Amino acid sequence: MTDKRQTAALIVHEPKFFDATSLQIPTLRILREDGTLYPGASLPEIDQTLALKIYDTFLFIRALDERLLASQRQGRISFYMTETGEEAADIGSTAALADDDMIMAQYREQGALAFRGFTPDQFMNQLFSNEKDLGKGRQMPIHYGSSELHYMTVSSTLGTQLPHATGYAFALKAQQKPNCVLCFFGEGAASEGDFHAALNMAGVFKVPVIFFCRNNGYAISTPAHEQYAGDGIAPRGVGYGLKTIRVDGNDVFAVLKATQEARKLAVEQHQPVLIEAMTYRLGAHSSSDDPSGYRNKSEEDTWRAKCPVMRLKNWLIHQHWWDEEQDSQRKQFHRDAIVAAMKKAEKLPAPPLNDLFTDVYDTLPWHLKEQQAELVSHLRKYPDAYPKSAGRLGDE
Ligand SMILES: Cc1ncc(C[n+]2csc(CCOP(=O)(O)OP(=O)(O)O)c2C)c(N)n1
Repeated sequence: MTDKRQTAALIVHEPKFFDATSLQIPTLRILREDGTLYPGASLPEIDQTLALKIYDTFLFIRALDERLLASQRQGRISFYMTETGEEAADIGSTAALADDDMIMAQYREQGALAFRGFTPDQFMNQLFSNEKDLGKGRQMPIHYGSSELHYMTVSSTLGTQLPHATGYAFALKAQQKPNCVLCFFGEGAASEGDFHAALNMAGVFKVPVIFFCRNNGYAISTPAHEQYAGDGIAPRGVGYGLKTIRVDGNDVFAVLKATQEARKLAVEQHQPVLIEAMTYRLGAHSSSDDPSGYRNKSEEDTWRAKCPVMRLKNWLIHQHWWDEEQDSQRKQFHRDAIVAAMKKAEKLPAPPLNDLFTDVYDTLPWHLKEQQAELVSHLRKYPDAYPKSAGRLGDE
């Protein structure tokens, strides 16, 4: 009789201990920095339209991140996070999905949302918390969400999206839908208890979820070697019974190919997957951080030379699908579109304050009614202490 607690019941007669070197998980790499393929490597499923859409999203995100970080410095928005250096990871993996597969993001995956079609106006309305923000101005900048684009609203409480992803995938399986969930997280978030609960339950219940770790080297100022002592995050997937792969996260073809195969495993076989993408956060953690206090420039330069955007651009040029002139025109196009959207969004009023009290309860409970009345009388008493639009109650 087989012992169901183990997958393979090998017996030895001398003690033998295992460590990270016993299970060597390689890194999939397809595209070189110069835009040629590694010998023996083959392309993912990709045509000219998809390749150019991915690259165009790269350019849009670079422009968005540069412009919005600058506007945070000018005091126009309160907070921002860039994904510079990690574009291949979130955009390449999203490109492998069906449009109605669910995405559960951490907070550094605006490229995934842009790939799905979130417009410059929608980005700006969220960042400026105006009355057109889909989240009704209730969240800090960068906490995007879109039910139309199947993108769960960002929650910056680390790790919460992981059990949500397992639960959502459980529901997809129960409803026999041909979809999966793609769940992004950082190697820092993988230290949360939620990570372990989510992977264990996904493995046991065999649900269609792809856990996608952006191992970008740092959790704010904590380098990965102070975060964990094992061989990265990938072996944990094996530990929880998930199909697991590690990829070069700056190589968009490696990311795309791995996620295309992962999606088949998840949707066709209900086999949960863990992908660990080795990448690097080239920018600061957020607009509140200064990385010069915990890492040096030469390390950053080493990674800058592995830029995922440059790598794909070189390949596109080899294919004769793109050239330098188109490149600079398109960069300018995105910059102009972002600035135009920003100017529009800045002028729109904040959502009415009464919106603070809606959408949770069908009938407002007494204590919230009290708080609402208190807010109204406070604003009537001190009308000049608040910007006119911020103090709008919604009944004027
Ligand atoms: C539960 C919880 N603990 C701590 C924080 C503070 N915090 C915000 S981001 C972050 C680092 C996360 O690093 P990682 O998951 O590697 O993602 P990265 O920022 O590198 O993309 C920390 C500690 C938080 N938001 N939530």
